[in-house]
Amino acid sequence: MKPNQSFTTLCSSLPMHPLTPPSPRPGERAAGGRVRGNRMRHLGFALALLTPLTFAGCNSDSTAKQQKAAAQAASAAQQVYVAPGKLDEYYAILSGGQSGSAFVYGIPSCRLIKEIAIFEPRAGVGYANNPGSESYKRLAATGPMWGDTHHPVLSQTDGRYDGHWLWINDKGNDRVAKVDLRTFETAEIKLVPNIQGAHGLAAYLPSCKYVFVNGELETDAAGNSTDAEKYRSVIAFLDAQTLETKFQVSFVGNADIASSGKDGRYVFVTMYNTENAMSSEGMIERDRDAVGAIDVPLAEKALAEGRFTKINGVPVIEYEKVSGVLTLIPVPKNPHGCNVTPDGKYVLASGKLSPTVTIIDAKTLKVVAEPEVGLGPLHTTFDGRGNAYTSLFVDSQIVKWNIEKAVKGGTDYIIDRVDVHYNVGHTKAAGADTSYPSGDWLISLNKLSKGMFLPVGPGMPESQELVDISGEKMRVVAAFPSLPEPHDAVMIHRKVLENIVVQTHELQPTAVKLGEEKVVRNGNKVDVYMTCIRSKFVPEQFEVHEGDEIKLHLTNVETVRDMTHGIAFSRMGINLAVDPGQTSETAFVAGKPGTYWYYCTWFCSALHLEMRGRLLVKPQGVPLNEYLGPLAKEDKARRATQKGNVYE
Ligand code: K7E
Ligand code: CUA
Ligand code: CA
Repeated sequence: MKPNQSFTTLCSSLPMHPLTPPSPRPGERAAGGRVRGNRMRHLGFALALLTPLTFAGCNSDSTAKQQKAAAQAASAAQQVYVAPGKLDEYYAILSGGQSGSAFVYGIPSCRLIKEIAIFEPRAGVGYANNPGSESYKRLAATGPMWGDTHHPVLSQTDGRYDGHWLWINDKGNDRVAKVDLRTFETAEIKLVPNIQGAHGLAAYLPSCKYVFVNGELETDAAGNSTDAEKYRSVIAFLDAQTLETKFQVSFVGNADIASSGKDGRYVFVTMYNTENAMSSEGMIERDRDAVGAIDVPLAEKALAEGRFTKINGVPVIEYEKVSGVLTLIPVPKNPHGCNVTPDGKYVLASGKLSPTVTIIDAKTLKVVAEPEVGLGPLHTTFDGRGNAYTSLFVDSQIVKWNIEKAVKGGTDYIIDRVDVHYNVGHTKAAGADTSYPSGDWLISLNKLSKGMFLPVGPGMPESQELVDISGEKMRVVAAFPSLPEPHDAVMIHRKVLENIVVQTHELQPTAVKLGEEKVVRNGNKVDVYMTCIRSKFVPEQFEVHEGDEIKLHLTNVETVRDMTHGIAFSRMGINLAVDPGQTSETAFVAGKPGTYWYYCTWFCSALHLEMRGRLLVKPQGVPLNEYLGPLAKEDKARRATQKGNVYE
């Protein structure tokens, strides 16, 4: 197929495909896709109904088919059934897209276990929702309070996931975050300078000393010009721990998706706008775009030799000035996914507008094959047995094919195709980014869920499907909805995290200890050091003046996993959650004089509702009571004299 022909075909099918009525139901093909088997099955079934006697053979045939389908459904159900109280085998961490977060699912049950709050406030877990909190300050310091997460990346040691870190990008605001897998909580967020549309993210292998991210949207590096002539894109190398940008490589054009070679030499990016065009028509003008290979040791050498320009405090290596730092490998126009095979031998660029995947030798940087796989190839993943699985957006399929057979140029490389529902973006097999994929499960991250779930208005959740890839033939065994909108996923075996995920937080130096609670006043600044444990806040009351600046340090002194407490201050806009051992901080200004209860927001014990206290705000000039001790005696005394209590 000539590039232009394939493009015309695809252009007409891309926008039409998802919209063409009628919406198919699960098991049927999306309109515009190829119908396999279903029509025949329906025809046979209809005939059987009309003429039961004459076509008795057909009838029993259809019954047999129904029985077979029922048996298949039952065995699929069994495969994903995880009994109550039993644990899943894998964690699947899905990027949350414009949810700004990441979702943790158990596989194979497809049960949602946690949402990791990253680039967006989550009041429920007290994340970045109070301007005085550390999480708020860290997020706000790098940009807006929302994000668009695309690519979750797990840290590796010796070619295997080590369970220490998850990195993820925010395409919307050019940030990268690090999640600590001991707690599944965000540990760091940094803004990447000189970049717009921070999209492709990967860890530099095998050392993982950098994570690197590429800008998809072209700007001038300094970010203050409107002149397209000056536009460049950069690939930024960040210290994997601090997320500080160590250096960047800049070039004209763009980069889309990133992937690392396995031997510490090259990292790769797909580039769909080598035209450096500003219109979508212009971005598809050239017949070929490129995969860029960055020679990292060479870039490091140039850095050491001072061959760079400093822009916004970051050393930027211009590719023209360091020969060999960026090699462009021509591939069919507008490629998308970029994936390195587990053995590190090849880089695969998925064609998107071309029905091919380009196989590039990761050492020589030569194209060795360009097998046709189907319409709209976006991303490719691996089973560790030499097979690749490519998502086909337009065909709504995952295609399984053999890499070496394709390299040899034969026509027998396609092994299997399976329909997914619908319009798959990323696909990812367990452990696929490592040198040792496990080859059992694959997730298909589908963009459209039409007809898959109960209708909830014009907007629907995304649809993910779990595919058993342990055999020769693939088998879709489950579908589950997820909130908008996962782009990519990683799957890590629970054994890796078994001894890593902690039961309780380590007490920080700032932790408030039981018995050491106090209120420290300094002018109009009031520091409140508070503890909580079932089922009490200490202090249970404290007094301030109107307009005082309150800083709350709250430690959950529980030592039992899962015993989370929260604190909400009525009408003060404050809600924090504190997990066992954790210290959360927030700051706010005391409003009008009066009584403001604070109460526990996580149902923690039979005395959860009683777990509350009072912030007493007094007018300026009125003396404050320093009393912090037990209030039970006062309560008793009040009861003895209280009038109007209906129960007395
Ligand atoms: Cu293909 Cu952002 Cu990875 Cu979406 S990108 S699908
Ligand atoms: Cu503590 Cu509810
Ligand atoms: Ca292009």
